[in-house]
Amino acid sequence: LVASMEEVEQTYIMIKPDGVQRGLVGEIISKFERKGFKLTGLKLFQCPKELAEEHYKDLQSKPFFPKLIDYITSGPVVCMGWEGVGVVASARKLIGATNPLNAEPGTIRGDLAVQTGRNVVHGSDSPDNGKHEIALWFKEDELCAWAAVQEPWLM
Ligand code: RTP
Repeated sequence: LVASMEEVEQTYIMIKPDGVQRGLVGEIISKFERKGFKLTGLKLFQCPKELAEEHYKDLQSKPFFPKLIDYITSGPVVCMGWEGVGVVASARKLIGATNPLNAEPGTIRGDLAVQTGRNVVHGSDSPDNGKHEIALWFKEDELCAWAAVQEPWLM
């Protein structure tokens, strides 16, 4: 079955500094790859303070905002674009609840984290935010539109 262009969504997934420091990058990427989504962008990146503030601007008035900005800029993050039908909601399910203690076993946060302030990974919360966040974190030439080739890769 071929998905129509309207059904295909983009989401911005980011492995936060704790995920990089703890060596969880491969395991997290594998979850999205094995689920069947398509990687469209990938980079290891030291996020400047201004970008972290822009990304989290909706949380500006929260008491934890300064700590959140310190956390996100404390070391490199892994920025990813993922594409697929239903990828936004599906990625949020794979990631699990914001507070890792409420996240189901089997989810990334449920299996790998304990603190809300160290919850390993970010995922866009709507298709519109997915497009917006990918444009915020990537330059256009860092993204690849590619089609799966029907080749017998292993034989
Ligand atoms: P994310 O944007 O990282 O995917 O997280 P989310 O939608 O599940 O959660 P959101 O409410 O948008 O919060 C963004 C991030 O802020 C940190 N946070 N700390 N009480 C706290 O200390 C607190 N609350 C939120 C978390 O890193 C959360 O993922």
